[in-house]
Amino acid sequence: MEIEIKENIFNANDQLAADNKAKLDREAVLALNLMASPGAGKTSLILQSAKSLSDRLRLGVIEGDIASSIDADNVRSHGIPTELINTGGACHLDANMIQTPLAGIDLPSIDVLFIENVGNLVCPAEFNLGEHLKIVILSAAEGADKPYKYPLMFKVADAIVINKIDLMPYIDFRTGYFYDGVRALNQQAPVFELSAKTGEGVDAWASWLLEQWNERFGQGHGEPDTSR
Ligand SMILES: Nc1nc2c(ncn2[C@@H]2O[C@H](COP(=O)(O)OP(=O)(O)OP(=O)(O)O)[C@@H](O)[C@H]2O)c(=O)[nH]1
Ligand SMILES: [Mg+2]
Repeated sequence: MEIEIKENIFNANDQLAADNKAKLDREAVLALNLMASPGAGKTSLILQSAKSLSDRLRLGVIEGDIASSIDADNVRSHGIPTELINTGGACHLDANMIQTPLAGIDLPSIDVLFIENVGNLVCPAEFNLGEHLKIVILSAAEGADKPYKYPLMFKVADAIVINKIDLMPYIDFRTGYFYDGVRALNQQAPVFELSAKTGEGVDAWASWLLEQWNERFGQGHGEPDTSR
């Protein structure tokens, strides 16, 4: 019985997610679902990505938080179009929740939509939002054992970011152990090692995003059509 109810919930969510994705595709907007523990650096990565991509891709953001507009206010203060969704307690976003904020973003005026999910390494992995790419961010200080303890998140990831590499000299992050855990679950996802504080490694990540946009929506010119 419980299995049946869960299946129905996931099916209904997937239908709405497909609607969201169709809307994004029509406007050639690449959507990323950023998932990570609280404080891993989701908002910081959005801001660093905006800096690195400023003359190449136009960004928009949906900020998902249980409560407060702290992140949304912060991102907006950098001139990035931002919509906020407070879940009021739910530990993840779902496809239905993002419909209103999605309608609030002027999609024709952006190329990439970052959706910052609620800080949580478990529940967000189970719900599609209509994103093109699921991105998992792990801050190095959380420890290299996370793929072993939270496998679903690393299994569904289209790309994995190890953030806060500036802290490596002060912690005992076991890099080989981390990669072994990731590759046992997911052979495809590229892993980006970076610091959203210093900016080290962010350009490689940003170039990959540009490639992802071009693969889906580019016209062979290597740059988004900014006349849209
Ligand atoms: N040293 C260091 N600190 C970082 C880095 N990235 C983020 N931080 C710091 O980590 C803290 C949390 O960063 P946020 O970007 O707010 O993290 P978040 O994942 O958005 O957090 P929630 O939205 O609360 O889940 C802040 O104090 C950041 O300045 C990094 O690469 N290195
Ligand atoms: Mg945040």
